[in-house]
Amino acid sequence: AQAAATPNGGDVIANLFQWNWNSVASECTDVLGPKGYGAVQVAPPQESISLPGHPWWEVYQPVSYHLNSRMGTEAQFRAMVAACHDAGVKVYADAVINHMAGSNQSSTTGYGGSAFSPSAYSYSAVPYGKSDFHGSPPCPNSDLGINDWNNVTQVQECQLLNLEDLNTESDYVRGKIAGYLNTLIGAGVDGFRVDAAKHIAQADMGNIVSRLSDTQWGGRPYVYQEIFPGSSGQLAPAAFEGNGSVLEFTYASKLTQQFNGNIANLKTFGPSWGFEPSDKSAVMVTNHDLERDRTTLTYNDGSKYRLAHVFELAWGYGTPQVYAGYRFNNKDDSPPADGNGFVTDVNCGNNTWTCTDRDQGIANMVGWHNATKGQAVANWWDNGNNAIAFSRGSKGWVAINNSGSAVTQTFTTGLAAGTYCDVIHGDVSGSDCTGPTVSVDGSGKATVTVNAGDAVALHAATTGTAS
Ligand code: LAG
Ligand code: CA
Repeated sequence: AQAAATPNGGDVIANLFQWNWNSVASECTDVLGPKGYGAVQVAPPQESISLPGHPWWEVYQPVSYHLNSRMGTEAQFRAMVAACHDAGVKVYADAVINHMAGSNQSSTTGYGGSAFSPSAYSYSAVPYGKSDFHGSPPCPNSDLGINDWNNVTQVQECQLLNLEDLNTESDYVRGKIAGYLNTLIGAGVDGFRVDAAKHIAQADMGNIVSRLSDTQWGGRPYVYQEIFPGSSGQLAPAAFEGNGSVLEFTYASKLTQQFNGNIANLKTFGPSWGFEPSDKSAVMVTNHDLERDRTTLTYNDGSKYRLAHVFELAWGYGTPQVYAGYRFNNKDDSPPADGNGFVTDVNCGNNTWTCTDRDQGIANMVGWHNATKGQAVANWWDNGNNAIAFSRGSKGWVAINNSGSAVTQTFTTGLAAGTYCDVIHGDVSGSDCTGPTVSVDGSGKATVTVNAGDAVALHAATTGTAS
């Protein structure tokens, strides 16, 4: 179905890591749309390899561009995109276009039944054959591995993790990749998280982007590229801005450092910390790789994890993501799946999936983020010791206490006089608040207690006058 709804103007991305299509569809309808999320990032929708034990990372080994995958059928995918659009939510797909399956894999089973053979570099459903992949040359290493992560040719034309590296210099390969992405755009997809974008030459990516259609809701697809930092020059995140935005890994690691240290430092959080410009940054608290490497806060970090999302949504830097995956013991653990590896429906109530996007405070901060759009940070306060507060102009105010004891303070909120709903602990319903309220007086001051490891956030006045 063609999308009828118009976008709600939100920009926050819910990264629903490996949720199946039916579950993404319900989440758009029941949670993401109502809470004001602007988009959902979904798993790679192309057919992938199927391996014994079904590790989660199967989906990063494409075997065709058919849309039957671990997350559901093509029909379910298309229905999911339509449902999200009906809820006013855009859909960004994880685009695995640097490579196909691993040359070190022997499985010839895919989720949609397409024939392929990693050992022969053969993917007949595309079709790709041996000449559609980088060999040696251009990769200077005979084992086709990357030895020097600062060498442009090796990083972009050798094999990442033994994954068969597509010859993206060729017109044919560029056409096949663009054709796949345009099929997704035709289904209603609004943008792409480009997997392993650092490993695709900028000229190749630029050519592919130039071939993309406009989206159903109008305008160019939103492209945000996975560029792991650490290399310089042509391999640094900034070198990829010509083709779109970049995922801000430096933001994620620095944010974690402050929440594990002293968040009073966040007063200057921005480009001076080494981030890409706000309009090129897709910022995040964590993602599936980072939570597995334990280099950022994760769902195991309780209030710090929650408060980091509150800060990210309040600060107004970049395009924020809220990450919602599943709990795991072993790094390779798959989400819950049936015997054939197809991911089963998400259950937010059985301690398996984290469902961070539904957390009352985080979900309501999406509305706070939308209500304060375009407003500058003002009224900064900190106690030098892990408690901060600030407003966004006169539209919203937040206090975050990352310390171990409650803080009571009379704050300058920047808000007009009135009674406000604390959206961290309550939902606004008409002129009521289901949780605690805060009174702001005629000079914009409010006396508030922020509990240890907690936050208070105000943006919606439930009465127009001070009490
Ligand atoms: C990414 N971004 O650039 C993804 O965020 C990351 O999760 C992907 O790795 C990677 N790039 C390739 O798309 C994941 C797993 C890897 C896994 C890979 C392919 O983190 O562990 O590699 O997906 O499935 C696995 C094995 C490797 C093996 C490879 C090829 O772990 O040992 O060489 O498969 O068979
Ligand atoms: Ca490459």
